[in-house]
Amino acid sequence: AAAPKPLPGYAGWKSANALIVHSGSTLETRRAAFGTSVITPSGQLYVRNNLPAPDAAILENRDAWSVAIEGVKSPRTLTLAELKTLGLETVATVLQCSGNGRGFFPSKPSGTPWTVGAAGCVVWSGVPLRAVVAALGGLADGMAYVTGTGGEKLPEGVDPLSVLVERSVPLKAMDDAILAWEMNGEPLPLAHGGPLRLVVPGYQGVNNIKYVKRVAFTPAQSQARIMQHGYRMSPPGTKASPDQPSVWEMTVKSWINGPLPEQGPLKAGVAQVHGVAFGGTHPVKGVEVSVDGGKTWQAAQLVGPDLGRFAWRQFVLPVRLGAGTHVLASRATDTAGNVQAEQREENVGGYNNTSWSDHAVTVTVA
Ligand code: MSS
Repeated sequence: AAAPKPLPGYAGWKSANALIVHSGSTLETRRAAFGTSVITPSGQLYVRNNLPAPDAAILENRDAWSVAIEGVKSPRTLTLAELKTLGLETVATVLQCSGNGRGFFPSKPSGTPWTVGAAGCVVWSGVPLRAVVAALGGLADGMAYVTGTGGEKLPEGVDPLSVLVERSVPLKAMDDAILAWEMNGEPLPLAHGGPLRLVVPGYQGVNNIKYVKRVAFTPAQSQARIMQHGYRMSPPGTKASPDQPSVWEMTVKSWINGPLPEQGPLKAGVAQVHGVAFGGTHPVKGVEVSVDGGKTWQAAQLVGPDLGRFAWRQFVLPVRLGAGTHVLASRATDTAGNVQAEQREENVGGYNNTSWSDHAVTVTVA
């Protein structure tokens, strides 16, 4: 086998043992590294960059970082120091790449073949976006989207709109969005969007704009390629187009993080089947576990602190496993009554895989 790829420089501080290095811009958390204590440590959190990460020099004077706020009555460019005077909120969210689970699509869509590890549950601190809007006189008339723009330097000689990381989410997302400068109790690392990130709780990873340099309230969606043609739920055999649904809100999902086949053969007896479950913008109501590949289900118990509707919950079910092979699956339900589906929704990009069947694991008891 080829030697494992080293961590890229901007993420060199991360725990190499906990991560799969797909490329210099895609790092995945190992399934066995998730643990059971809710928060994903920053050193184990996945990374996905659509463009090369900016120079670490942008962290030298964090408070001087500035963000342009447009589409409000009194548009202004604010520094991070100024933002810090406008309000403070802390929120735990599941940060999950819309392509998490792509590796389970038999159609082998292009893009990173993530299985479960392009996700984590992290705590952000920052200023509520609505407080910033209020400070700038409220929204201008006719706005329908919140559009965030990444602060990367764009490659030269190409149409900026073809590479710019700029995403629009429906205006209602403003109610929960924050401009965050802290993650898991530390100043936001460059790898995760420091000095400042637009965090849109409950929305797929791509909408959480790192090194955000502009937040605009706009009447229409961004013209950037990543918005118009990227990240669309394109039915099989179609070309991505702006009339197909964009990857916005996440939907109910769970998976088992232990026991796992890579942890070696199990001894006969009781195993604590555990994993994570989340409902996107709805709280998780419950999780069921199956040890027979989905023929029968038993209610698992939610464990650990409830960090709010955007965080994931850990679940556990003690099960007695005899000698042989067992297919372990989990299926979550949210408070709106949505039940995690058995099958993935087929789509060209391999997005939003919430299939409980794809996420099942097979373990052997010796
Ligand atoms: N932002 C920016 N600025 N840039 C880039 O590239 N990416 C996306 C987000 N944001 C980007 C941004 C994606 S795509 C994702 S997932 C996320 O981010 C990730 O994060 P982290 O922190 O983990 O790295 Mo898929 O849907």
